[in-house]
Amino acid sequence: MTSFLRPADSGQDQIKDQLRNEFQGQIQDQITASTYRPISTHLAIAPPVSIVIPAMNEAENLPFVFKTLPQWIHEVVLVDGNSTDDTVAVARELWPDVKVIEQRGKGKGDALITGFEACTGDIIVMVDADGSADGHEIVSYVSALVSGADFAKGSRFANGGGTDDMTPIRKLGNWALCTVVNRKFGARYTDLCYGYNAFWRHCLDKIDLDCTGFEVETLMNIRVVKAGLKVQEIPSHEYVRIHGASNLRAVRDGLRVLKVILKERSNRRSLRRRPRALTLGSGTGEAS
Ligand SMILES: Nc1nc2c(ncn2[C@@H]2O[C@H](COP(=O)(O)OP(=O)(O)O)[C@@H](O)[C@H]2O)c(=O)[nH]1
Ligand SMILES: [Mg+2]
Repeated sequence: MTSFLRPADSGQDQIKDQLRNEFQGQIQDQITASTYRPISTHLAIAPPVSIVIPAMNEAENLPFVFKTLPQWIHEVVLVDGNSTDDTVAVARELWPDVKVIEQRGKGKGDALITGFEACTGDIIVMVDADGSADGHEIVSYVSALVSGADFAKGSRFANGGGTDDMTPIRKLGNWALCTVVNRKFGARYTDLCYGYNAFWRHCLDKIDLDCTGFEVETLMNIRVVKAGLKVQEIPSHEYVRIHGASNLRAVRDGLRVLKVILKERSNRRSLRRRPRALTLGSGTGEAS
């Protein structure tokens, strides 16, 4: 009976609801589109990603490097090591928005530290300029970070990784130094001296980098463990440098890496020897 008394449905409420839903849907689409960028068929991310490229006389290699960089990145910071070739001009031609920084001092470590300071993204990815790193792998690094890792550490020796660029002596040295770091700092790394890594910017506050040369990656790998950050290894393939020769000298730079390991180890010991009252009061305690 009550249905008999109900006023006839004009359909206006339904139309209003439909319009409201459509409008809300459009707004939501706009918010999502401006906040999240698709980086693969399965993943969209919100944090801006900066790429740091240390480059010293790499003009001939840069076309190969930039060709593999994804379009969704927020910025590219190229740190020029006083190149005497056309590195800077070529970078500007290939990536018009590239931020070029002239490094203050010398060495790859100095270049990276300078580059990190100039980054405005929440995620920072380090990519060599010699054509040995494939930019398509950036998705794997960024995926690990947005899934919970603090530091995504490339590894040529993890399952799925590889290298076409390392000489047997470099492989041996890297393995020996990596074993020492694992034993001394409780890490479980499969690679130590590799330049392809990514991390959340906040990690920089915890690792406070202070070095100049090729030992920079080792220092980062040790300090992230000491700081208790979540480190995830990403299998990566290192291709051969396309043009030119490596700036690394196996013995000289191997010794520099060893020196850093020993220094970090003795810093750890001196922290442990500090009077208990002091460490308790600091609120930080020993990191590792
Ligand atoms: N800005 C700058 N880049 C450097 C310096 N030394 C090396 N690089 C860059 O660091 C990356 C790795 O260097 P590379 O010579 O290929 O060493 P390897 O990969 O260890 O054999 C390359 O992109 C180099 O151009 C430097 O002193 N300054
Ligand atoms: Mg190289």
